[in-house]
Amino acid sequence: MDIQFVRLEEKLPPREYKSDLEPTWCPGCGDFGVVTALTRAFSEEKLDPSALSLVSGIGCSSRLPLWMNAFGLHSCHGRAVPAAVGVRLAKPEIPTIVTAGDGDLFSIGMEHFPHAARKNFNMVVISMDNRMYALTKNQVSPTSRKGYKGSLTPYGNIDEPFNVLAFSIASGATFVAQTYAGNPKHMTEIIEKAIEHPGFAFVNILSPCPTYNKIDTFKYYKGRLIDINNELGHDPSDKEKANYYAEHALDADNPDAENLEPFHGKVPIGVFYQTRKETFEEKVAKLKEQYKPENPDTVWDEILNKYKP
Ligand SMILES: Cc1ncc(C[n+]2csc(CCOP(=O)(O)OP(=O)(O)O)c2C)c(N)n1
Ligand code: SF4
Repeated sequence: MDIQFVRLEEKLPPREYKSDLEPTWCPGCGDFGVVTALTRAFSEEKLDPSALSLVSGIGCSSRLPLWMNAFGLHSCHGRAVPAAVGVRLAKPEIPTIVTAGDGDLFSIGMEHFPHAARKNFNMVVISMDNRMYALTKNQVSPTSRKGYKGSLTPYGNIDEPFNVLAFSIASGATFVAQTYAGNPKHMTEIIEKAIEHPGFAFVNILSPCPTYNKIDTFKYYKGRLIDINNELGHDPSDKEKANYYAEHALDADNPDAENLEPFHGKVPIGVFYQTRKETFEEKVAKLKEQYKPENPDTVWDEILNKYKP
């Protein structure tokens, strides 16, 4: 049972998806590119700004809904995904896009992500991954590389980075991709695919923070990316290969990366995994079709009565 999103008859120009507010991000922040790609993807997908919801947490990246012309929910740190779940349940016909930071999604908000993924809510979750906490002035996040010197780790991060792509596939996400804020064309294509995908779509966007992170910069990524679909011919329906590629997604951090299969020092971008499974919203719609009590209140009374002393 396909639940169709509200769509316009004609495309709107991308600028129509921007609000009147000027972003307060630092000049050169990778997150500007994400706004550009989102507005282009929304235009291509003929989404209606009055039937579109953007949900974020707290962080530099989480300010994104403020700069957009759509419904926006700038929620609490780590709570973007459960807030988006609420939107999904209330309005399944309205596309729901989560835009948050790597810290927000995979540190304080971590417990929400795998459950929304395994339940296959039809939403797009975008991590704007600058590999640290920017808003609070440069602490390590779960995706920070080992050795990263943040404001509270002057001797370097002693932890290994968390592999968000492998984790997403293991959690049950039905669409898993990585793209790069410095490549608007690729980013737009990936976001469009994620919107078109019925189910939980995770997109990790490598989005440099030029103010604090002097390692994972635009210069670092230049010439270091490899497109797994177009250059390596990866078919996202091949789960075994998707897991293999995801497992090696962070190899470029390794000083010996050039000698490591399969990426030889490059950072992979593209769609790693995609499969079609019934979404949570479809399962709920089916239940509602199956069970139509004449008086829903009596059903609740029966359930509640069981717990009366
Ligand atoms: C409950 C709670 N804990 C901590 C904070 C402080 N805080 C605000 S943003 C943030 C981290 C931001 O990092 P990230 O989510 O990666 O986004 P970025 O700023 O890098 O885009 C933290 C720890 C908060 N606002 N609320
Ligand atoms: S501190 Fe970094 S992430 Fe935050 S707005 Fe500035 S460049 Fe962007």
